[in-house]
Amino acid sequence: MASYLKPLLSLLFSIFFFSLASPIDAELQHPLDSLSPAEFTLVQNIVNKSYPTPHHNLTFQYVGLNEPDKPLVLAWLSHPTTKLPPRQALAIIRLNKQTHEIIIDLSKRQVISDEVYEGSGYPLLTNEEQSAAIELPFTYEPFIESIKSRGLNLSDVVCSTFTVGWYGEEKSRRVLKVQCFTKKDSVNIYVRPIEGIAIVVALDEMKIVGYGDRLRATVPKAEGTEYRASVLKPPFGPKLSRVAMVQPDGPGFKINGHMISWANWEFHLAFDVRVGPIVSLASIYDLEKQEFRRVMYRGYTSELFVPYQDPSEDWFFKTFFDCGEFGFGLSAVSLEPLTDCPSNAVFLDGYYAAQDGSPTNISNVFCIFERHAGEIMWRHTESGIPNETYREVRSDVSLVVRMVSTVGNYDYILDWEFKPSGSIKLGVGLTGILEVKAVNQTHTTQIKDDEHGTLVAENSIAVSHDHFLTYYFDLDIDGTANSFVRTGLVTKHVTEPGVPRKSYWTAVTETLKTESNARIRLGREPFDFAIVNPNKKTKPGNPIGYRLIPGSVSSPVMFPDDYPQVRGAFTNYNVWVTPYNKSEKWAGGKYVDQSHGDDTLAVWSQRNRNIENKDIVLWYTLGFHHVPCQEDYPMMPTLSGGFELRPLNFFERSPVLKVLSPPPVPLPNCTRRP
Ligand SMILES: *[C@@H]1O[C@H](CO)[C@@H](O)[C@H](O)[C@H]1NC(C)=O
Ligand SMILES: *[C@@H]1O[C@H](CO)[C@@H](O)[C@H](O)[C@H]1NC(C)=O
Ligand SMILES: *[C@@H]1O[C@H](CO)[C@@H](O)[C@H](O)[C@H]1NC(C)=O
Ligand SMILES: *[C@@H]1O[C@H](CO)[C@@H](O)[C@H](O)[C@H]1NC(C)=O
Ligand SMILES: *[C@@H]1O[C@H](CO)[C@@H](O)[C@H](O)[C@H]1NC(C)=O
Ligand SMILES: *[C@@H]1O[C@H](CO)[C@@H](O)[C@H](O)[C@H]1NC(C)=O
Ligand SMILES: *[C@@H]1O[C@H](CO)[C@@H](O)[C@H](O)[C@H]1NC(C)=O
Ligand SMILES: *[C@@H]1O[C@H](CO)[C@@H](O)[C@H](O)[C@H]1NC(C)=O
Ligand SMILES: [Cu+2]
Repeated sequence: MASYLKPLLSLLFSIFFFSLASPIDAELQHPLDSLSPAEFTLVQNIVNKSYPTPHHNLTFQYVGLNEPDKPLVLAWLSHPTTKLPPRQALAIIRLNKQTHEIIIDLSKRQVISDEVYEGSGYPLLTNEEQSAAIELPFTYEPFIESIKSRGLNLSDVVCSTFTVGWYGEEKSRRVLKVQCFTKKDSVNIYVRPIEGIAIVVALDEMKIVGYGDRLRATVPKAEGTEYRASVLKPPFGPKLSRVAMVQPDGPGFKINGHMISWANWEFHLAFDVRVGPIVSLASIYDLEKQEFRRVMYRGYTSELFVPYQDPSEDWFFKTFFDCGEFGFGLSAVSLEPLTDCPSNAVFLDGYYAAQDGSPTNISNVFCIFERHAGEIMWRHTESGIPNETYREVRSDVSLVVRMVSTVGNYDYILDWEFKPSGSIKLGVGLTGILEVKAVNQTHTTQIKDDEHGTLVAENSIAVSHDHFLTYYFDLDIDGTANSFVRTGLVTKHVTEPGVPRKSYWTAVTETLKTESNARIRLGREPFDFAIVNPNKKTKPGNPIGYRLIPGSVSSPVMFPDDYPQVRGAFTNYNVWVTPYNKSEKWAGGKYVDQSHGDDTLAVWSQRNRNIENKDIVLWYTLGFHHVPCQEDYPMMPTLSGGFELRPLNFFERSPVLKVLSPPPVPLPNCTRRP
């Protein structure tokens, strides 16, 4: 159990008695809790009061916790019965065509600061403004004409929003592009685009400011695009047998407010409209030291960059930043019990501010479950001792926190998996629908030019693209002062006479002292990377640490001076390390929509700060180059990737030596097969 969960309970108790007048405080448990529905309402009222009528066009683009400074949180953690640090919210609003950054003190119920942002880029889009934008074409005469002239019915048309990026303009107004699809005879709209129509919508005025009908291409046919079981026809298959996850004693984890404790782990889980799940204060219990030891202060998916690789007029701008433009949390969907998550899952809701500031519920936004997938935690059979045989096996169980974000056509399954061995595995699953360009060709032999993708069906080019997920990890390995080390394998010549070997390799570890040393492209040399606490050593003298075990290595292939890559320059390296700075949270910058790339991780890293024995942040990019194939169509089977943070001399010995396998569950009618 968490060492400070008990004090937390008494804290709750005291808050309950001291602040009956303030229902908000009564719900508070932890300084890093996401804003509660009551707090969103409070932000809405305070901001609204600051801008009384007639400013009816005030819109909330982002509202979230303005987390207390780290020293305050750490001080509170060591005395959790004391008062919480002041609760603050950050609200980014649009008002009179300007972006305001407002900090609100929720306890004092007042605005602390209100600054107009003058730099490049715009805040997150709201769902409401996107919904309004896609309605506009339906009353716009030229569009109605374009649809008619293609022999299509307006009632079969649905439209979608696309961010426009930045291509060197000095200044640009806040716009979106809208492109449309047909829903006639199939709900799989994304594979049936009405190609060649470009609509530009100015968001502040909410009107169409640009229109072009440039080319015609056959709309791909509906046949073979459906994915709903209810309309698909037999034969169905392959057939899957019944299977269940049984936990007769209930879940093995506890959720106390936003704190989750399970096996030897405890951590805080929050929901943010921009990045989705935020895991904070992950600590692991050390059986030998009899205490919880901190591994991570805060971790989340900082940005997701998806540049498409078709430079033609209707496609070149499609270089999306899903966290900073569309909101990974805003795009999160309610998880479905039994299919999105196994039967033993527990669900949590998430809240965000709608465009008018009112709290909005995404029910079941997270699921938490124990995974018992038949894996082996560790094992050994000892038959080397004459006439004696020993076998020890431990089956593995882990704890998974899952969120699914559906950003338009694509679905991302984000998993945080905690293992008793101390590993944290970050998983991502890519599924959903490919973005397709309609073409006249029906066979690859008709394709003369570079068509920038794969002909996955008649008239359907699935356009090539990348997915780069950049994670933020403020690791605090047993304290905040950490270093970043690289272990290289060096080949040595054997020169001693009489030794038959010519070579061997040896591991050489080096501390990387500055930000420029810590910009890493993986896969070029046999290097291992870790964050260590140089001030704490194990009994044999090794610095304690955590290793990064990367996933499949992908780096950008576009020119670094290409505009999308300037904005996505945080993917130029797979790994970066920066000194902790509370305001450096989002790898693509605070204002990503139409950004100029002047506030990215790549720019911050230019300061080349010292990172040795400091509070540091590890940034890691997991990339996928996606040249689509026919199996990805009409619905892509999940493509999984991931990576691992794994203890490195963090414990004196295996932390799961004394773990016992979970007791077996007797299943009725389940016969054991030989
Ligand atoms: C904001 O305040 C105005 C009065 O100034 C009121 O008419 C309006 O309903 C309020 N809106 C919200 C969302 O609170
Ligand atoms: C508010 O938005 C409407 C369109 O939604 C626009 O016509 C009007 O000019 C805007 N008013 C202000 C004060 O910006
Ligand atoms: C358009 O809709 C009308 C009325 O529903 C229908 O008769 C007609 O066949 C449709 N045309 C096309 C091209 O779908
Ligand atoms: C596709 O075919 C149509 C009808 O034959 C033609 O009007 C159009 O120009 C063609 N589009 C392209 C891009 O070649
Ligand atoms: C959010 O939705 C869930 C499920 O519908 C419900 O149980 C919960 O009370 C809702 N929360 C709020 C604050 O409305
Ligand atoms: C192993 O067992 C066999 C047969 O029981 C016996 O002959 C032999 O001496 C034993 N070996 C050892 C090393 O105990
Ligand atoms: C923190 O980061 C911001 C944004 O990069 C920068 O303006 C500020 O100077 C940094 N603070 C320190 C102490 O480095
Ligand atoms: C188990 O078997 C019994 C008798 O064969 C049967 O009545 C019962 O329905 C079975 N239970 C399950 C869960 O399959
Ligand atoms: Cu893809």
